[in-house]
Amino acid sequence: MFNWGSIMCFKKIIKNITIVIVALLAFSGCFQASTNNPGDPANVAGLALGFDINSLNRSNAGYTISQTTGHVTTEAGGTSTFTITLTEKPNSDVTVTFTSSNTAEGNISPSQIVFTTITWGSPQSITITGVDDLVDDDNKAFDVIVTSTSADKNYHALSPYSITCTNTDNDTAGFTVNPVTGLRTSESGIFVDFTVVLNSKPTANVVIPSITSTNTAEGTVNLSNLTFTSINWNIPQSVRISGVDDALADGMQFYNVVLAASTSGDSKYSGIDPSDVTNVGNWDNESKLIFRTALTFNGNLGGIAGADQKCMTDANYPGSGTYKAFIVDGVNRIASITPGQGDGQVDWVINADTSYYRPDGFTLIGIANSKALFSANLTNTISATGINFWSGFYRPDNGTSMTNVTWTAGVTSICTAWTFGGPGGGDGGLYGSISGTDGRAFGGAFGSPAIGSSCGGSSFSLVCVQQ
Ligand SMILES: [Ca+2]
Ligand SMILES: [Ca+2]
Ligand SMILES: [Ca+2]
Ligand SMILES: [Ca+2]
Repeated sequence: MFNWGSIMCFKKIIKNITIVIVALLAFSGCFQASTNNPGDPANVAGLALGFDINSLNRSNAGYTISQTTGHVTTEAGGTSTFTITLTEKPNSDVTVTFTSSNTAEGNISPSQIVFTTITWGSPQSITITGVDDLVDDDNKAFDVIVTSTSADKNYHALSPYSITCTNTDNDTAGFTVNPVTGLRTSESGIFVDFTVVLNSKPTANVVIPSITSTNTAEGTVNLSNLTFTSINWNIPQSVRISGVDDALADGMQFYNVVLAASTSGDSKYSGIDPSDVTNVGNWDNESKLIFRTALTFNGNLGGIAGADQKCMTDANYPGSGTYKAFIVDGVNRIASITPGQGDGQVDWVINADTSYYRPDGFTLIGIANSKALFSANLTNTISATGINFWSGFYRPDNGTSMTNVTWTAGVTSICTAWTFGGPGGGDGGLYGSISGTDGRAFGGAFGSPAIGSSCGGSSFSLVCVQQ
């Protein structure tokens, strides 16, 4: 009798025998496992459980991949490549798909290729490209997942294979404070701004909890804290520093603006201390400046008016304000008629009870007395560098005390009221010592009383005083 049950049993026996043979062949190494195809039946120790009998005619279906680990890409766009072929000829087209396990870190191109029965052995190049973000998120590992589809059962749905890759971060949490030094405010209302911005996108709000001036008697800030979010983190926020007025002739005073360490739920930002804004200077508005001209001149200054004009056009002119020449002729400009008294002043350039500073605004030259004269030695020389300057102040003796300066004009030693520049000696011109802090700083700088320098032969600077 024809027994269907016997036939089915016979087929079952054949199949099981076949499986056992295949298993023995596999374990004995007769089937060469594809390194890159963990899904290859011959690679699977438990192949007897999941074996597809249709693959018996071929056992090495898989991929040959040039580099399966250690790929490195960068957020700056750095790429890595590998090549791929099939391990053996398919009997139908094989579509291989490449998927990034994290498209926020890496992309793969092309994402899909088709191997044909002709091209299966030709290496195809695949490029992994790092994806940029704006977060300090460290280097991130991700995988390129390789999957397949094919009408060839050996190649259809091979077990997904992972190629390992790391995307290198290019972000660093931090603050940019700009500028961080050298800002100037003034007692007359000049204010300045600095800005703060984050260097990378935070994952939580970032707060600078405290912004303070180290000397609120000279400068104050308009904001006491700043908050940055994941939305506005890259938009600079401005903080305004305003100078504070006082009634002191105190010259430029310096202070800092201190930004406290940040607080944030983003561990990359928590505790980062932004740069402070240092060396902020507040210009005084009780004090005045004095500068030395860059140009030098002979005794013909064009008179007092000409000398004043030279101050206003000199390269060392500070850029604002009216300056007049620190020089006398006994007629158009008089500092004193009676020695040391400051009487009868005409168009005099010094103010009473005022501090005079170098153009830097904080190097004190000296403080004028109530007669608008200097009666004590200078604190600092008028200029750090340079040569002597025409002045016209008469000094009757060799005394070096400031009291030896009469502040009267040396009428016969002022180069004919500063209109004579030679040739010849003229009547000579009195001059001050740029390197002096005693009486020689102002008149008859060297040697015997009232000795002037040749009006035609000497080239001296002018000293110019802010009005
Ligand atoms: Ca980045
Ligand atoms: Ca990043
Ligand atoms: Ca002041
Ligand atoms: Ca002040």
